[in-house]
Formats: sequence, structure tokens, C-alpha cells
Amino acid sequence: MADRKLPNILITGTPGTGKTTMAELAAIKTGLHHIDVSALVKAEGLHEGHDTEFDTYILDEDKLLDALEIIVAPGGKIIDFHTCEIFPERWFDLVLVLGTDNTTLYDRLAERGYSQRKIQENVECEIMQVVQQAAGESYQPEIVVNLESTTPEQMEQNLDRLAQWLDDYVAKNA
Ligand code: DAT
Repeated sequence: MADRKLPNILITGTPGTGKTTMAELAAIKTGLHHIDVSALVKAEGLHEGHDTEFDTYILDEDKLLDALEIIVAPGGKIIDFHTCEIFPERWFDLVLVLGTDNTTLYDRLAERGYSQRKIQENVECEIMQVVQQAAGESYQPEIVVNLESTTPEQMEQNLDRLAQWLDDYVAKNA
């Protein structure tokens, strides 16, 4: 565990699993600072353009990592991004991987106006547990927690769990 008074928490998972919603609510509940990486990439131009075929920004990983290195250094950040394997392991004290029932995920992405192709890619990513696997390969198992995020009750439970974990971390690092 790094020597941080306040931890950095990564919330990851397939698009549509509820990362941004959870990160925003967790920031309100705990006072930690939410960093929406997708929004940061767009706002700060940390990309090499837009890939029209896949309807996504092509990350400039070096630029993104340089920007985030400064942001995470003091601790106390909730980082929200659909990819988890590009970050240095040392940045995070807890990695939450959200998962959602496939039908629910399909509906959420359709509501978002995603193309059939993009919906299908993301639902397949969820079925294949791509992000769960990447998190398992990129971080120590003790800090990776897979959370089901299909219902509002689960969102509440997940937020309570995060807050409890934070209290324990702060008590240990006081
Ligand atoms: P992400 O940031 O992972 O792309 P989001 O936070 O934008 O996902 O959530 C997508 C939609 O799903 C949004 O309308 C909120 C809803 N949602 C997320 N988690 C939920 C949950 N556990 N229960 C009910 N709705 C949820």
C-alpha cells in the first residue's frame, strides 16, 4: 500500500455498467474527488483523433498518463474509466470493477443512442468479462473487487461498501 493519507480508487467496467454514476455519488458521499477520464481526454485533447469506424477517441496514452500522474499524486481521487490495464499499479489502493446483467446493459447502451455495432461490442465485452480479467491481471487480487451494478439497490450497497472501505483505510493510515 502506498503512503497516501487518502487513497486513490479506480472504478472500471464495460461502458454502461454505471462507473460515472457511482463515481459521482461516491464523491458526494465521501468528499473524494471524481475524475471522469473520458471527459478529461476530450476536454484536454489527450487523444490522437476520433476513430469513426469504432466511434471512439484514439487515446494518446503518454499524454493521458502524464496528466493523470499529477492528478493522482496527492491521493483522494476516484478515477473512472472503462480501461484499467494502462495505469501503473502503484496509483491505486482499490480497484472496483462494475458488472451488469447483459439485457440491462443492452438497454442502457441503446438508450444512450449507441449504434448496434457498438452495443454488440460492449455487450460481448461484458459477457467475456474482459475488464474483470484485465483488472485481475493488472492489480494485486487483494485490491480488486468485482461489484454487480444492475439495480439501484446494488448501487446503494456498492456505495456503502466503498464508504466503509474508505473509513477503514483512513483509520489505518491516520
Ligand atoms: P458508465 O459510466 O459505466 O458508462 P453510467 O454511470 O453512465 O455508466 O450509467 C449508465 C446508465 O445506467 C445511467 O443511466 C445510470 C444507469 N445505472 C448505472 N448503474 C445503475 C444501477 N446500479 N442501477 C440502476 N441504474 C443504473
